[in-house]
Amino acid sequence: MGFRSDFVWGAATSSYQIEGSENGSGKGENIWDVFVREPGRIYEGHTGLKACDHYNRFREDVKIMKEIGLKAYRFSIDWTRIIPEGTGAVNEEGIAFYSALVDELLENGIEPYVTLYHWELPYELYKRGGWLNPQIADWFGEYAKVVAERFSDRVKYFFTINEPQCFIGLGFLRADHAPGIKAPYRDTFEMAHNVLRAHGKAVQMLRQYGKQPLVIGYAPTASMCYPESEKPEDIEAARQVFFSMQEDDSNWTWNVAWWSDPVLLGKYPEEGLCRYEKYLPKITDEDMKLISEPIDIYGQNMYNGRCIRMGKEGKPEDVRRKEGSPRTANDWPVTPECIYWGPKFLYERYKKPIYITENGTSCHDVVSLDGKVHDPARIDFLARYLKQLEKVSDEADIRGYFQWSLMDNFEWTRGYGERFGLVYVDYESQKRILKDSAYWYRDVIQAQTIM
Ligand code: GCO
Repeated sequence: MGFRSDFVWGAATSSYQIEGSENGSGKGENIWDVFVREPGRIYEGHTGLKACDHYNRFREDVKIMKEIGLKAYRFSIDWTRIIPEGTGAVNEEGIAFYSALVDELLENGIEPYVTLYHWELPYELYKRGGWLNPQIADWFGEYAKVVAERFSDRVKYFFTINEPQCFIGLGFLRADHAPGIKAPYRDTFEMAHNVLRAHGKAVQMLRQYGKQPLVIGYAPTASMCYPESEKPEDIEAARQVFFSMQEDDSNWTWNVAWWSDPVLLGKYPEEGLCRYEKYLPKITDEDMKLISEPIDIYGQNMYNGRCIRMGKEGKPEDVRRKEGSPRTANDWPVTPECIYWGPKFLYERYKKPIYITENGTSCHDVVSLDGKVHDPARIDFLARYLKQLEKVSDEADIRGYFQWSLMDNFEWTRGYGERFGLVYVDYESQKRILKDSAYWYRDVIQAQTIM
């Protein structure tokens, strides 16, 4: 038992975080291109102008993927490289770039998994209301159609939207991600609804214009919940909290059910419908039909979770972490249990094959005097998480795992201050160095188990 024999061992990146936006002629501007220019927004004024210069170095990067033995690579397409203004004219140079990347991957036996939206909203569409404008479902559909027409002869696996919780929550509630606007709560619910409609429209277009039967998914995020013990009441407590809406209104996007129930169960959760009634847009049956357009696989980004137990009053409660519990370099708790319980609960509720579309850790990596990058903390993190994933593979349909990230990259507001990669990037020279964890992951992929 354990991992399936055809388990998909991969790594992930996203376009703005690695490509370098000053490269690619013909690209339009997206909200991140504009946002990073504002002083004070990004750590030390970093931008994605050069990033990992992947736009020019993708062949070298594919070679590295091959050296690691990756079976699959999850990357995203920047909407503004394909349709610079979001709708209308197609940019052939952008198409040529992704096309060459796909060919290079396939020639090296690496399966491409394409994400349509990892936060690069075209600035021209933002000016027309962006996610607030209901027409965005059609704009996104038009983009999905072009992607299907141009790439689906070779690309079979697609994810529509990455982490809607983040780009609505961080972009429009906390306002520290692009476009950096604090919107009224009412607007954020309208945006969220349009995000889900856009997802549904993209699924339809990919199916309609796909050149082969496609495998289509969605890639939300969440903080997982796991029980303090295996007692049935603790498990029930963790399950309840996991699918409930606990945050304040000012942070409402951090939950699973509001974003996944509509897509997979065809309805918004009752709890949210009651609690947020005053903020909700008009939701029609037709919308729900579009949103729940059937998908094939469920992608889940997963980094950490909360430990929950059933309290004395029969109410779930958070369990305080022990003093000195491990944390990542960017201060996230290390909680390997989350990648056992999260997929288990998700599979129970949604009954879809699951891919872990992101998981990994930021470490304080340095190039040592011996010229190598020793990252035992990342190896330990990945080993602990993968052991839990291996365990849940006996109980749920787990198809694959994409480590975040193939290489160090632009970590949004933290700029280049965080290193999540299996591969170290020296941003000055653009030299890449495989970290110890890359070699460790190569051995795991070969053995198909964790030593
Ligand atoms: C995402 C993530 C990534 C981050 C990673 C580490 O939306 O998929 O935010 O882009 O780089 O999660 O924080």
